[in-house]
Amino acid sequence: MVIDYQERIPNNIDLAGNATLQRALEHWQPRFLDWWRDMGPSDFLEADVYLRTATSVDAKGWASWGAVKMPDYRWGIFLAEPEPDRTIGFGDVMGTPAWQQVPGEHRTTLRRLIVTQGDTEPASVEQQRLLGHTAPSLYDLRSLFQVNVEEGRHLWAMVYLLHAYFGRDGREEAEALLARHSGDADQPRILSTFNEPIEDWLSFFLFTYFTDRDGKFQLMSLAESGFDPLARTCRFMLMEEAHHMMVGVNGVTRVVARTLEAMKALKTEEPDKLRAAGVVDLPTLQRYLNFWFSSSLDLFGAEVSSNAAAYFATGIKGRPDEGHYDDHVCRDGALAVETPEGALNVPLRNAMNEVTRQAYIKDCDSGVQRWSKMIADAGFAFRLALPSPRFHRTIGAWANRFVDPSGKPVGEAAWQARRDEWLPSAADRAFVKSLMRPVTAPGKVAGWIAAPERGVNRLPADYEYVRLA
Ligand code: BYC
Repeated sequence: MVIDYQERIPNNIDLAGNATLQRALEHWQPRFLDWWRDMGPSDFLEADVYLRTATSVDAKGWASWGAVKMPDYRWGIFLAEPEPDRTIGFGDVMGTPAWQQVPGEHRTTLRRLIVTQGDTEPASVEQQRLLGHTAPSLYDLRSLFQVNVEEGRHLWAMVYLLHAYFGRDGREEAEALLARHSGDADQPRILSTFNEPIEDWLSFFLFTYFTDRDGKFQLMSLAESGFDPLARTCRFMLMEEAHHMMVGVNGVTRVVARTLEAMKALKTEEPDKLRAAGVVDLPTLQRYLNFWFSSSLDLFGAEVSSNAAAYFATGIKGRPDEGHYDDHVCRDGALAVETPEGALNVPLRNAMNEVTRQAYIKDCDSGVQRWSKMIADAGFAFRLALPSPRFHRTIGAWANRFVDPSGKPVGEAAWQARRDEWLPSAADRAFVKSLMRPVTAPGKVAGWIAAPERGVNRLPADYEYVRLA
């Protein structure tokens, strides 16, 4: 179904046919716009940004491109097409019809999951709000704003579900999504990673590589949900999520490419010499990678989780690509999970967070391997690698344990003494920040990152992707 852009809130859900819901959402809309002005990208409200807007929800031809001022972006409500007679694909309810309304017994759980998902979307926009001032190119500035407007739309997606299916408490939760703020001492965002500051573009690229990839896996799990409106919403969101991860992959690849260029020119791997040449040395990149990877691992929850078991058993949340597994019931079976106290044989349903985390780690590793291959091909010995999943955790069995990046427990004193070898130090952050000077001439790129290989939507790389007001 084509999205109706004549409406105040573009949608493919026939909002005009539901006056109560339309009124409720039109009431929330100005609050969202106020939030965007106060907490969204700082200072670029008047800039013309070359943005992609969804025009239909099928896999082909769903994007229209053009210069838009961000506050005029057409945020709306888009669900993937319904699958006729869809049944639930896992758990004790496998094979029964998907729910078109919220079952009373799952109301609290579904609301909490939708709120948790919704909370991450505006959180990430808040985390990134100052980055526009230091973009390494207009191309990158456009990418940032594309990600930001789409995260804004993902918030709309969850707010729609809250308004349409959860009555008054859903409306209250939708208000609260605009009241919590990333890093706020009194009203922080719900999940840990979304309260971490993103103050430089290296962090932005690693966040979009690692944390948006958690988004992909969580959305894929929710796309399997027995609650059909949630499943359809997430299926459409996944199309946008893919672009966010691309921004991360390309961003880090360009950082590695530029650093290798300097390493070859100067014939050195020495961090100090490379820093003096104005590029990010690879050990610093590794420390940033360690930080964002370990933080993103926390987003999958504990290894042993009765919540996860209940979500799976009751058909609320499946595994990413549930169709690829043989056993969709998982009443038997166990997963061996390593804890500081030794190996645990965890019943499979209780280990669903870990099953998903392991699939995520594999997905993360592929890009890291490619970056290491770039380094090897350039003739240097350094290798980037994912740290052990035990390292630097704040959630689950390994939370607050003093473990080195290889996964070996080292004791608190040794850990503290070596912390700055493993995670970005204050000096690393200051150095990376010192590189962050805006480049705003079309086609020009900051010295710490290689130029993009191609432009956007077949436009040249030197196109004026953002016309600054
Ligand atoms: N920080 O049984 P457990 C994205 C809480 S990213 C703080 O292990 P469960 C995006 C947990 O909530 C994807 N608290 O947890 C990316 C629970 O609290 P309650 C976001 C945490 O329920 C980039 C308690 O600990 N979507 O879209 O199995 C840019 C017990 O834990 C954390 C979702 O997360 C943490 N890291 O699983 C923009 C999907 N981890 O309920 C967007 C919805 C756990 O006892 N969320 N806790 O008070 C979920 O499916 C689940 O809530 C979780 C946790 C996977 C997060």
